[in-house]
Amino acid sequence: MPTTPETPIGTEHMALELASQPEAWRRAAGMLDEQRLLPASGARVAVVGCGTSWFMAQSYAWLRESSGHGTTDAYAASEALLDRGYDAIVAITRSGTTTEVLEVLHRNERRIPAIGIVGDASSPLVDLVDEVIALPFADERSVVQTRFATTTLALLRSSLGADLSSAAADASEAIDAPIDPGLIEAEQFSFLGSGWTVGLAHEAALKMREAAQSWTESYPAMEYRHGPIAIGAPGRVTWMLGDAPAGLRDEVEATGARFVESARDPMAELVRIQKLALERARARGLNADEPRNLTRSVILG
Ligand code: F1P
Repeated sequence: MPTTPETPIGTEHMALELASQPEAWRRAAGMLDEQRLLPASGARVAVVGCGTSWFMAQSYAWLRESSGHGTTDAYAASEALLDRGYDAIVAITRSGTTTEVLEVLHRNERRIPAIGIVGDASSPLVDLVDEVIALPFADERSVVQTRFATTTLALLRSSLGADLSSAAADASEAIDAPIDPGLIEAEQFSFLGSGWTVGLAHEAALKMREAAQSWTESYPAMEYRHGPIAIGAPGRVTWMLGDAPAGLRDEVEATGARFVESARDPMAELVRIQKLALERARARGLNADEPRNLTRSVILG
């Protein structure tokens, strides 16, 4: 794969978008006016999305509620239960056209104030919400999401008071760091998270499935001990995003599987996994920009 200064880690859309994340995160962290559009502290919030956007909703929900800003529930848009006294809906969608997200907002009929975080500000979503946070600079040409998802989470983390500068620096390092060939060859991956990183673990697993047709699973770290560890074996990988529970490394290594963790910000660790997904796709002769059976936006007939 040729590399050029404009395409530091490859020529696919996914490569370009993946590599632009540190700058996009810094930009989102500076969008203070937009962050003020998000529900006020104390509001009961439902966050909805599909696929990658749902996983970002999970991370935000955990961070918002655990930092004392009020009840925050994340829903796959198709499963949302909105009659639970919510004060606000936050809808996350890169395309702004995903059927289940539009349907849940239609059903809401503007009863509950809704805020949309969207990549395409000319999409149908904007007519169904009361406020729009548009991130056109994080929109993507690749079907497989990288930049929009993490930039949305960067904006949301920043709105809760996080300083994203070290996360952005970690992401730059993760983009430049070479990938261990053993990870490109591994047979299976189980991604684990805890608290806000459970959503990131699910996203890491989805990325590897979408881009590289890889066999992946994902769990809350403590749940991994309750059955999924049976999959651990030589040639397979268990990968923790964030801090691992005491003893987990030893338990995983006893199975013969490889245990991976790092001191990077977990969002930057996700960037490393995105890069791994890209390299595994290339190693298998796949075009990461053309994932099997998937389109940029899932629009149901
Ligand atoms: C949601 C989604 C993505 C998936 C693919 C199809 O899109 O399911 O998570 O990777 O791109 O669409 P959106 O609602 O965020 O546009």
